[in-house]
Amino acid sequence: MTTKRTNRKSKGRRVSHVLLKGKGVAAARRRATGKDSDAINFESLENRQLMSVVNVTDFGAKPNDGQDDRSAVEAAIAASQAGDVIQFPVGTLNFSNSVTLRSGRTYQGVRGTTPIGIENLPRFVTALSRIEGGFRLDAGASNITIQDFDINSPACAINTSSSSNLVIRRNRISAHGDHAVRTAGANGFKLVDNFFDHTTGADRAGELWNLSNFEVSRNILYYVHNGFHICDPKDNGSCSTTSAGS
Ligand SMILES: [Ca+2]
Repeated sequence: MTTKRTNRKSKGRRVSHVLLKGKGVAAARRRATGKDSDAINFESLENRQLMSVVNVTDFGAKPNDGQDDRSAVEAAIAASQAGDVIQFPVGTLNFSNSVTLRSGRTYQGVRGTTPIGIENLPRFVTALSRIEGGFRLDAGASNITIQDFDINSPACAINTSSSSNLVIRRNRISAHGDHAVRTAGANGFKLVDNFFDHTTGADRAGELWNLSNFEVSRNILYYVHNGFHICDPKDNGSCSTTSAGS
């Protein structure tokens, strides 16, 4: 196992704990702020965090071997902190059950360069990080972005409820046996630029209840059983969808 976290973050955090002592403190504060005051709030430095990239492969996830990667990915997530990017590799990872995502993180696949060509429709660029399985969010999860994956789930691909600030974009999503994306009571929800492909075994591509402050747009639905079921929407929503087959 290699280094789990980048040095960039640890250096940043060490800097945040520098202490100023002695007669030079007042002068240092005057230089930093232009004010002659002891009321400077240095605590803000303690709270500053720099973004790090945490690679799931550093925790044992191995693409294209057909073996379960769920525990390795969850270990990577557990080792990360709010503000981090959880990076997935090129290739296929297998989840024996849904992986639970923690708040405040971006879950990032590798974006390809090949457009999926469907005549006269917006082009979707391939995602090179394939997931055989699904993601789930606990109730109350917040500030999560899921992007650039090719998700192929036997059940629900992304399962969440009462989340806030959830962004799902640029993913290719197939589900077979449940709704592809399911949420209820989400506030601040973006489902944009995704390609729902052959969710013929799923009840609906999107089962979306009680959304507030949401955008569901520029998604392509290609050979799905049903499209988006947007039920009892609340405030400030916008929707548009492109279908290409049924
Ligand atoms: Ca594997």
